[in-house]
Amino acid sequence: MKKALITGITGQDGAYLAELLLSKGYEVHGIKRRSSLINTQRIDHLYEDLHKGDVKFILHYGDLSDSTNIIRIIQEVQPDEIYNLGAMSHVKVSFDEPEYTAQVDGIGTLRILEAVRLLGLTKKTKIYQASTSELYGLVQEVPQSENTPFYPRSPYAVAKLYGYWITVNYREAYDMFAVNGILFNHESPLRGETFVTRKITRAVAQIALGQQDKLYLGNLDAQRDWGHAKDYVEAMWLILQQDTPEDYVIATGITTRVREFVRMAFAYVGIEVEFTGEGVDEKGIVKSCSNPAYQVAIGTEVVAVDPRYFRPTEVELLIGDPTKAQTKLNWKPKFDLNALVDDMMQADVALFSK
Ligand code: NDP
Ligand code: GDR
Repeated sequence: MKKALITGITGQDGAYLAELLLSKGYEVHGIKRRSSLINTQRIDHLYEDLHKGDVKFILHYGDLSDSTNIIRIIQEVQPDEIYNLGAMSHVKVSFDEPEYTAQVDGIGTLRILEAVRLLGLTKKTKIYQASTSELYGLVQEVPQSENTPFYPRSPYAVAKLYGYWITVNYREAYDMFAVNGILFNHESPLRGETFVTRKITRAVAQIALGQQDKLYLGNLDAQRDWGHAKDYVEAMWLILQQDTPEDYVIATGITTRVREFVRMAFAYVGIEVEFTGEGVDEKGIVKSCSNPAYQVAIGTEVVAVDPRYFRPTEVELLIGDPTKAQTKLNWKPKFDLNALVDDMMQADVALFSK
């Protein structure tokens, strides 16, 4: 039986990946941070009582900012595969916490690689590094592939750039199976509440149900290549099952503006929204409401821009080229954007209808 260790197991991707690996018969270990309130909601359904013995899902306290616990856990678990998903993953917040972000997202990656090397596990343990389309930053070319130059635009992306290159370096220097998945944005009902898609689906559900008046957003023009997290964790696993360690772009190849995602989310509840005005004065106004269950008056202003959500430097356009993943991994996403919006809206309408 293979053993996997997942950092960031309490996050969106950690939860879906743990589920996937358990379904494949792995023994799954995860690193969770100590917090004053329980933070395991996304993985509670996987919990097994350690007292029963023969458990396949085991959590360890730890933090990517502390190399001693990383070494201890890796020594204890002796994993066949490590998925380094732990990170301060919010781009806007990274401008407020740049040093911590560098510690965790950049040096945290080094701590994992170095622990595997020091413990003499370079031939046994494969390492997946959660790299990101944010590395592309300021547009150099589209669509963005494994060969597109990087130009990071946030402390988060700069930290991840270090994580990317130190992974490549350890692969080349020590002949390790250490690889980057350069994943474009992926979302789901488990997405953190302050990322734009989930912020939108939660707000739209609450506006439809009469629990909230308005949704405030930042840059409505930003374009993202959005996929479903369930499809993307499948790709992570496939990347580690290859004979040779290589880096892969994982994306849908289709880009959509934030404004359009808003429109699609409202359309799910039968509300047609049209946008008027420009820049900070742009507003989303209800044009029609075809669903009698949701009484939102025509002409109501349901979306407005709040410049507080703008970033000091923005990534305006991301479109990934998944050709390599499609041909070498035979990876194909099951969800398109419509199916993703439906899945998220269905979950949030159910959540707020309770
Ligand atoms: P989340 O923000 O949902 O999860 C991040 C995880 O990292 C959480 O489990 C969090 O723990 C943990 N974490 C945060 N800080 C530390 C720390 N100091 N030590 C240990 N663990 C820590 O992110 P996602 O699941 O969306 O993303 C997973 C990874 O993939 C991240 O590295 C992200 O940067 C990267 N990525 C994500 C993409 C996306 O679109 N989702 C695209 C490309 C890359 P806690 O629950 O306690 O906060
Ligand atoms: P991103 O995701 O920065 O791409 O990073 P996010 O959903 O935060 O932003 C996407 C785009 O939407 C614009 N935007 C807003 N964003 C947020 N969060 N809140 C708003 O109110 C808002 N209004 C407009 C943003 O400016 C941006 O252009 C995510 C994270 O998961 C990273 O960890 C990961 O590496 C990348 O995706 C790929």
